[in-house]
Amino acid sequence: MTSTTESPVRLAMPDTPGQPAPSPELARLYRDFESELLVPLWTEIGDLMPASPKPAAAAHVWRWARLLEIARRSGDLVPVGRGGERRAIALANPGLGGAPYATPTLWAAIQYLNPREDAPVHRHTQHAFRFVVEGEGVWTVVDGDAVAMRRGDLLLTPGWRFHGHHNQSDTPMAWLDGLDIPFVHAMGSAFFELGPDAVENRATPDRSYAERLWAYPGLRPVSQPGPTPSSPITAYRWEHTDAALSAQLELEAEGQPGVVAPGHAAIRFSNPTTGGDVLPTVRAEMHRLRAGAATTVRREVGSSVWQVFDGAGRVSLGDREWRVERGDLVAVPSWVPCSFTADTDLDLFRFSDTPIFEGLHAHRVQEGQA
Ligand code: 1HN
Repeated sequence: MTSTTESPVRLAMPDTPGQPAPSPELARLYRDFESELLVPLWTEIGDLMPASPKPAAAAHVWRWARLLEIARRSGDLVPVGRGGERRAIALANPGLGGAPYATPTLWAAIQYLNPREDAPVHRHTQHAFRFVVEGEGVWTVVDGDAVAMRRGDLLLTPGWRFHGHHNQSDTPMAWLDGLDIPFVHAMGSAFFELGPDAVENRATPDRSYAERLWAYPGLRPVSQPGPTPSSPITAYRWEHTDAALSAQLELEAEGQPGVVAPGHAAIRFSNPTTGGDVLPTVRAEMHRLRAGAATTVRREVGSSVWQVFDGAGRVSLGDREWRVERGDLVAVPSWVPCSFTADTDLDLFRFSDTPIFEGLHAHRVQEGQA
């Protein structure tokens, strides 16, 4: 059957050794490939089967100061409400054709709420988290549980939980949103549903229900069955993260093991019901480098986004280097060698799609100079 619409398949006849010389028959064969929506492997194999990953995404750095300034202007000009749902401004990786994707699997955005403003309630199958680099005053309400958001906290919104946000303060607040939107979009697995029009819980508790039930180290409530695919802990508080990182560096100073590398402490946020990652598709970590220290050079399958939480330093990605400071965001594509050097004490938040690749037994890491 010949299609009436124009075929998206466009083939150039290869002019390479081992291929037949051009002829009218060969040209007709290639036009038939196009019209029947067929692509022969011999025209594609170089792109489909690279010897090692050749990501379309590029290494890139976005400046927090600039994002915040643009988010503020959006706050002045653009309302938040039904339809748009969120005043979230996504990082668009320069290698991904203008899509709102920080990497091929990860969405990263700055979200901004004005004083006394609400972001309406909805739910979706995409998994989400918030990370707060500065400010407070917003509560995110996850299935009715109000969760305070403050500097340094990691807040989880696992897939299919109703969630809305309300700013109960007299100051605006901005934070980082991370979601697996590009992955879910590519897989065709997205579902979305609106919730009640009003945020149902305007309570402003210091600690959420979920934290009171779950957030004690090594202790789980006997009443709760498990394991659950996402962590039941809604908020990982900065005081705990900070203390865990400080303790690793203190141990190092005492000559005891615990740091990942000299001057480099790191923790992974974990699901207490499994010991695994906080979300099925997203890994989250916090790293602390002493001034003058550097991470080892590392490349791995899958992509990540880093945000400088505190301090200043440099990030090296392949053959490029950028200076980075508080709030700056870094996209690291698959298999690009990455290292950070601390010019001051440097705290770094990192999230990645590693659980996807580990789940598929497709994760590879190479440590040290490539
Ligand atoms: C969403 O629900 C949030 O809940 C943030 O804050 C960003 C981007 C696309 C779709 C839903 C949020 C989002 C989003």
